[in-house]
Amino acid sequence: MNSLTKPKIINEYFQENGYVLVEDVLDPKTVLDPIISEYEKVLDNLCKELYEKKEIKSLYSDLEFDERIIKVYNETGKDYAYYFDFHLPFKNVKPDTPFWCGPAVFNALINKNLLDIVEELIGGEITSNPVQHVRIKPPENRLPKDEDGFPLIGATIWHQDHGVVTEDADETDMITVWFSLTDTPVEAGPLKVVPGSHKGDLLTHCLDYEGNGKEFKKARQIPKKLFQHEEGIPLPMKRGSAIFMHKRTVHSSLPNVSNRMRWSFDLRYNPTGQNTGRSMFPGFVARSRNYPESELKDPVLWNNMWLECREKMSHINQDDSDDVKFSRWADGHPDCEV
Ligand SMILES: O=C(O)CCC(=O)C(=O)O
Ligand SMILES: [Fe+2]
Repeated sequence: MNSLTKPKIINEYFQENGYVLVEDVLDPKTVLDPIISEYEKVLDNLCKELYEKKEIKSLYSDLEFDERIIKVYNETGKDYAYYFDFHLPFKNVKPDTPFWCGPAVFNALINKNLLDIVEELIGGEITSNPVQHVRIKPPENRLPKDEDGFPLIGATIWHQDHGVVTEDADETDMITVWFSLTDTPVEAGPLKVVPGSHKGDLLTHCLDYEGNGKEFKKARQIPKKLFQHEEGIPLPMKRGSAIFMHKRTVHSSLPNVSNRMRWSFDLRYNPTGQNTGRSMFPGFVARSRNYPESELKDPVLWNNMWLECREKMSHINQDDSDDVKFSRWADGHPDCEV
């Protein structure tokens, strides 16, 4: 859907289809390029750390971001995605577990154009929900494989974002915002959505479900027999565009079979006061028409919230302990029988 500039049209399209793609939301020069520069420094830090630990043979400082990260992943055979993410793992967080909540990332979270569209969809009291990720996906043929033969970082299995939050958020009007720092043509592995699927229920998400055929991968996913998967459509897009998606829209992403990096952010927002469904992690008021003084404007405070969260997490959910639950799913549902 191109050039949906009129707010009313955006909202109508979203209500009908469960997603809407809007062009020219984020300015590449002032919003996206600074994020890329920030991540170049994060990668530089990672290389220094790995070099000191003798896990890589060189700092590879002469390489551009894409080639440098591919080198690191291949030489270590490991995926350092968590190092770049503005999020934390659910288990085994240590006092020094790395994450990245930098100012350029924060600026994207509170971007005016982006929040204007979010406001159109959920109103003017907007909380930035802490379910949020950066996904840096090199071309699959340049990555090492995991024990099952899948590329270390690959396509995303079928799911609904409602399925990744706890039951306390069942009444929350959470929406997902997905955008890419680079152009994402079909071959680079864009998001794939099933239009209209948000009108159905929350579907069962099964752990390591083998009935999805060649799309099987070890991760919690919706069996394809439960929805009209053949109606799924890929949403290739240019950098600067953004997708706004309903929490029940069934989606996945395609593999990156291009020769370029596929590098996206996925953010969530919900009306302030509603449960985020990930209560251990910090949300913040991104916009408030009624109480503008409650808006968080300072990226340092945001980073501090995650530092505090990391400290708390380092005392819980260690090894086999399950003090705070992050998943709503129990195993053994009949839908999950192959
Ligand atoms: O980008 C991806 O691979 C998956 C993103 C996703 O599932 C989301 O944005 O909710
Ligand atoms: Fe998702």
